[in-house]
Amino acid sequence: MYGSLSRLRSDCLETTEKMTNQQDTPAEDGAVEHSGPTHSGFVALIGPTNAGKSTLLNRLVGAKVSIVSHKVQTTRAVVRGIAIHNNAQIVFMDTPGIFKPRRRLDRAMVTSAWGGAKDADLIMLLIDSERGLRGDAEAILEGLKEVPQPKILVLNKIDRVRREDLLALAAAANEKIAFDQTFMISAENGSGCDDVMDYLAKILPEGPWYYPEDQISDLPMRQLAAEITREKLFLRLHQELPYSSHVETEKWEERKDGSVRIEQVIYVERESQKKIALGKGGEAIKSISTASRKELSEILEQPVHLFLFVKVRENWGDDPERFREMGLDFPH
Ligand SMILES: Nc1nc2c(ncn2[C@@H]2O[C@H](COP(=O)(O)OP(=O)(O)OP(=O)(O)O)[C@@H](O)[C@H]2O)c(=O)[nH]1
Ligand SMILES: [Mg+2]
Repeated sequence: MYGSLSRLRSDCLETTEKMTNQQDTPAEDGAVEHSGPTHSGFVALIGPTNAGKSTLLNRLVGAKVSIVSHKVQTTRAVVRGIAIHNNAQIVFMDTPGIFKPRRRLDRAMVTSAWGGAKDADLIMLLIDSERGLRGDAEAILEGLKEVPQPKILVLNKIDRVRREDLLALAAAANEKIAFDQTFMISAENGSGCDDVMDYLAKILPEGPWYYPEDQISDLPMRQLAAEITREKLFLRLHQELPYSSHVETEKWEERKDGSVRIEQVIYVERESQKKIALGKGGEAIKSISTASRKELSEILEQPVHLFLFVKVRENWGDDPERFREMGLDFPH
């Protein structure tokens, strides 16, 4: 019905064409023929919250598949983004940031992140170079010692720090764990990202691709649509509200005129939070809805009618069904 996101309908078309020119021979029917054996594998993006994991995932896939915000704890469950580089299909697993969990949802998020690491062929530890090893990074390095897969270190946000500080940070992290490689990048402006892709394409094992060539994510459209609205909520609302809310797509109706009607519910925990989510005269919900609708029409390439409802569900943070919807195991 709503297939997974496809590469060719995204803005990644340009990248795909570029790769076609450089590496592959286009067959007569326009399909891409690859010379030499194919490589494939799963790479887990692990790191403290706000390190830029989702920004990097989107950059490497060449389209938006995971939401991004300046706030901590944006990503809640593992999101797979699929990239093709040279002869390799690289399946990136964006994971929730790892931090000291307090609520039940926190525990589920952190468990999901470490679960992502277990499923991977290679672990990519992403560190915000400006923050360095302060806070959760230290504990993650400790935890990674127990993980047997090969690991690479990626220092992100190099646009914010001096080169000397970067070298010191790389040395300090490599003292704790011997990483196979260290990269210095900016996920935001793309600097250094090609080197990471070249390395991964080479190092991942030979084998058939896991997904069809044009697929860029395994997230169903309904779920991505809910995530886009949650992103706008994170960007627009302050304090605790984003963390106390959850978005679900309830209805998806394709119309004869080529447009789509989408109904979504924003769950909050208290009546007072509902008031904040709506804003004075409905101003907050209107601006969240406008921003989400605009982005959804771009992704779907069709007009979108978006209807948002805010519902109070006191204990959604303790409801196993909500966790299932998010793709998380319910911790007891
Ligand atoms: N200056 C700069 N900012 C960046 C860079 N990469 C990411 N950011 C910003 O860092 C913030 C966090 O980015 P996210 O991609 O949401 O981080 P994350 O690691 O996925 O965070 P969680 O999902 O909460 O664990 C956003 O405001 C990004 O715009 C970078 O290379 N340079
Ligand atoms: Mg994220």
